[in-house]
Amino acid sequence: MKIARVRSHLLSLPLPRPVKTSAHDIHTVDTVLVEMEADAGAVGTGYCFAFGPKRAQALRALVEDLLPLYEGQDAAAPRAHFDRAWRSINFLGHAGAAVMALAALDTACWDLAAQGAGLPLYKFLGGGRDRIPTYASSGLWLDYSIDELISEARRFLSQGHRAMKMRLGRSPREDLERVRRLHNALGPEVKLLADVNQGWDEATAIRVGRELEPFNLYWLEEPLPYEDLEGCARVAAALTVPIATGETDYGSLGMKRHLEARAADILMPDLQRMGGVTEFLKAAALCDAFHTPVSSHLFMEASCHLLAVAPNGLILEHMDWWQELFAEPLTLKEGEILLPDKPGIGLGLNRKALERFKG
Ligand code: SMN
Ligand code: MG
Repeated sequence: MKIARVRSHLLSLPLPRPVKTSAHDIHTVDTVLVEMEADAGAVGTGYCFAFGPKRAQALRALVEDLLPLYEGQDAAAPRAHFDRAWRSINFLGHAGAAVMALAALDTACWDLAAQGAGLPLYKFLGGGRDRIPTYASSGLWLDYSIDELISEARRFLSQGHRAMKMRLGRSPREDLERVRRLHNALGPEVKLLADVNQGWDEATAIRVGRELEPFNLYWLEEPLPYEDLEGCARVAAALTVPIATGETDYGSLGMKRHLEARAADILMPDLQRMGGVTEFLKAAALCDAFHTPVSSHLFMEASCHLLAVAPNGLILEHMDWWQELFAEPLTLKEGEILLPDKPGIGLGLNRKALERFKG
């Protein structure tokens, strides 16, 4: 199967309300969607995104720059195309926008390769698990009132979630009160995760982290600036709550740095910051070699397949911002995602949404 044509779409996805964390104030999710079409007619998809339309235009320019490395090539050889593309971005650097653009192409090519084999991506990659635990992440933002937190948490439960992530980083006093109230409302059966989005320093993380211990958080995420690996390692060693991090770092080398520093108990590689499926798989294998569970960051459509393949795959971040771009939603049942059984990533494209969200 040959790659006949690659097309990119610039899309601007509106959010139901602006998203606030201690690091973000987001109004639209500006996305570049890649369609990789085989001569036999199958279409592989991948996407990358930024917050801000001009930034997404820059991503699209990089996608367009790289796509000649894919057009005309064998769709069954995503690793070979990735290697060439990785070398070709050497001058721009193996981090940042060029890696994100490559991620969309690499993911689309793996999707197409699996479709060529007639297998769902996780089976194509040799995985045997057909479901993966997930947690709701499209909400519980920093600017919510406590009543809003509790009512959204109830909505997540009614959708079939059994785990969810709230955001921290207001003041330590408010953070503790918000965790206490939500934990009490949910009861001990529901897993509650908390993301600080790099909002604390080391002393605050250790002090507040200790006060959070009675609430049995499933994990505490990105307590410190992401590049402070030694500080994060000291926080992880000082606290009983598991520390998760890694979403902001690039490539398997970025994950290796985190692992060697023992920076956290759980890593959560982000598909676009990895550069796509090829590097995500490498990152997950490195985590396994370091006896570290691996989760995911955003990109749930492809990441659910990748976590199902990893023996150390722990839990999938469920973020629904891109759901409308696909013809079918992922199926959620009692806190788990049931992996799609159609070939490739297996969700199809919603053509009407591509028109509606044109950027
Ligand atoms: C996050 C990432 C991007 C936008 C909003 C929130 C957050 C997460 O760090 O882990 O989902
Ligand atoms: Mg996070």
